[in-house]
Amino acid sequence: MFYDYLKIHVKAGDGGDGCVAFRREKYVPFGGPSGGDGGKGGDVILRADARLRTLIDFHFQKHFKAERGGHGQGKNRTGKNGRDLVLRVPVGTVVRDAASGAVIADLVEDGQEVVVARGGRGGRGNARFATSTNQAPRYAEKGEPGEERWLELELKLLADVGLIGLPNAGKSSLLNRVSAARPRVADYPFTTLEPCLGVVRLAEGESFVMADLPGLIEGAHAGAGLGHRFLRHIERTRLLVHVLDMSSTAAMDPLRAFAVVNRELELYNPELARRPQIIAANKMDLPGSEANLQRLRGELKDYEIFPLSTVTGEGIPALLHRVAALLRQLPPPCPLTPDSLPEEPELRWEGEVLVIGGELGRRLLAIDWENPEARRAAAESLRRSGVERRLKSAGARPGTVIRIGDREFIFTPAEGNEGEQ
Ligand SMILES: Nc1nc2c(ncn2[C@@H]2O[C@H](COP(=O)(O)OP(=O)(O)OP(=O)(O)O)[C@@H](O)[C@H]2O)c(=O)[nH]1
Ligand SMILES: [Mg+2]
Repeated sequence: MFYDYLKIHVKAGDGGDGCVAFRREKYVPFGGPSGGDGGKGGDVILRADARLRTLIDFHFQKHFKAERGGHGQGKNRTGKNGRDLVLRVPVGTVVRDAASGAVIADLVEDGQEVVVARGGRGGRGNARFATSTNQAPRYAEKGEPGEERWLELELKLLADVGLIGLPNAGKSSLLNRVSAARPRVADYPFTTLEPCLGVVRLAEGESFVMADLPGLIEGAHAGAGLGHRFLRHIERTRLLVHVLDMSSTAAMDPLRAFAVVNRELELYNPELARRPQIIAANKMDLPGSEANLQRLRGELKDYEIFPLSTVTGEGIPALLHRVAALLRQLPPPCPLTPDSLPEEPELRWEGEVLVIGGELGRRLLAIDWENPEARRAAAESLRRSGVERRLKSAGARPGTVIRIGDREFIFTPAEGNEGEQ
């Protein structure tokens, strides 16, 4: 199996909790607050690595979690930041947010990175909450939860040239002959089960990357043969070399083979059918090939045709030079541009429940609701900062259930604060 599409779940580290502590000093019965902040949770990062060719590692493990931040400690010591988790993916991996389908990144360069889940901020320790009216706060903030999401990973190989054609046309033989890549060659259809990239070096110090792809058959666009899965790798090539078996023993007449494969491209993605394409008329060492070549030349006047044989090597240099010349004129492939991820709404109704998310939700989750003093301080600050009013205008009434993360609260607005700012 060739793994080029799958889903994984990533969870960044939660922030560490802030600490409640007080200084203990000689002769001072009750020192000032000295609880340190929690450390930041680790991010989950995807990094493109040119040494990888498939997404197979993710077939065995689907859930990934970065380290959480350390909790704050006494004497104003800040908790340790959680370590980032770096997941390596092959170059050419398109990363999408599974829920929205939005493109998060297209990792087209070796070493390119993207943060796919941000670690939570550490909670502030009680030292930060001391005010002139409350010099010894006995509460601290909780760490913010790390982001989590399902990702869709899709590998779309990057190559300058894609070899297309029916099974057995000689695509792998050609790549074998012109590069150091050694795809398997055999006398039966569907020998190649996964794409193979090879670097073709020309004498002049020029080089390009050629992709050998599994053969296409009728119905490939709809999933026949190895079809559909591999067509996505052709999408990111700049030039197509259509390999045809010109011999009289070919499974299909070359003209018909040419039409069948192009129809599959057209049905899969019309843009692919318009991609620059030249013909490698292969197996010219075999009987019947000359006659077929004459017919091909007569019918396909719009295409450049290069007769060759991967057995004798004849005709191959001419093809390669033409490919190199065309590549010099063709624009480089452009990576997908990331979409902006849909912002999570801060307030939304789920049936009778008012859900608080986004930045406001994160702020509220940082409150240590179990601690009565923290709860009182939070209620006061929510009222002053207008949050309570926002909830009311969103339709919250006393008794409404409010959900933040996995916690639920009953809305109990403070009395007599109508009309406050
Ligand atoms: N005589 C002759 N045989 C060739 C030539 N090119 C390829 N072949 C033979 O054709 C058969 C198929 O070649 P492959 O390179 O495996 O064909 P492919 O297009 O990669 O086929 P799939 O991977 O199945 O799609 C093998 O037996 C090759 O030896 C050629 O120029 N002349
Ligand atoms: Mg092959």
